[in-house]
Amino acid sequence: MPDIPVDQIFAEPIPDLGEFRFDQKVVEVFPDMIKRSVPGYATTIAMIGDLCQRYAQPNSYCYDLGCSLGAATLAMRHNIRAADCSIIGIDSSAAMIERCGQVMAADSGEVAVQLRCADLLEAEIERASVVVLNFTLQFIAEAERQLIIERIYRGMLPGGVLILSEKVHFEQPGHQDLMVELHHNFKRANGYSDLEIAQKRNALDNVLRPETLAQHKQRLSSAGFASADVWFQCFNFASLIAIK
Ligand code: GEK
Repeated sequence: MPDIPVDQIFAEPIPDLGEFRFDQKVVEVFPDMIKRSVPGYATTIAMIGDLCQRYAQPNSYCYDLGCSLGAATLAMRHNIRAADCSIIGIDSSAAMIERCGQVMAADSGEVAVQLRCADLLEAEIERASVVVLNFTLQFIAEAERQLIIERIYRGMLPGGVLILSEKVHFEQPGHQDLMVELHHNFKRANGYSDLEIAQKRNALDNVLRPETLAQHKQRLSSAGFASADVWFQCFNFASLIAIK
């Protein structure tokens, strides 16, 4: 296994921090960055594979929306057992999609994967049995989220599932502060310095906007999903499964 490049993007003071972007610099260190930053990431990826094995339907599509370098795409690819079922991965970052294409080409999985560089606001969803939004919706403007979830719902087959993983926010201030502290401890234990934690937090401030679990459940229910609830949570990172 080749060494994974270590994320040091925020290790030195950056005078003109600017907003976080999914550019080439991030692509280079992304597997390390997400593993050391998102508690439970490996579990969500493994379970996306399991859920895909269970819910992928014959003659349908499985979507990985905001696929980045395709970690969830690969988990789906190696677990789909349904006939004539293929995967569509979509991401708005050209740098991510280009590297994701290399990852897919180097992988031996037999399920077909199509990659598209597109904004989720313009993505067509059709005949979907599994749709994955693994830490993606949080980067989309709140005003657009309902539209996207409704479009996904309309493009899904009966019995299809949406797996929605998000950083979440808590109403109760004391609980919110505790979850943030536990998350920062997790990052420190994974080798990030206080400077790295603070600079990344500032860069993400206007870019990643968490909502409460109640807001997510309400949106899923008003879009029409028959059920929607949390299947995994670690601190302020949660994953929901919604069934059509
Ligand atoms: C994983 N799911 O490894 N349209 C399409 N893609 C977008 C948009 C948008 N409007 N906004 C952001 N993205 C992956 C991890 S990362 C999560 C997902 C994180 C893309 C963005 O380019 C990035 O690749 C991805 O959403 C979010 O399971 O870095 O915390």
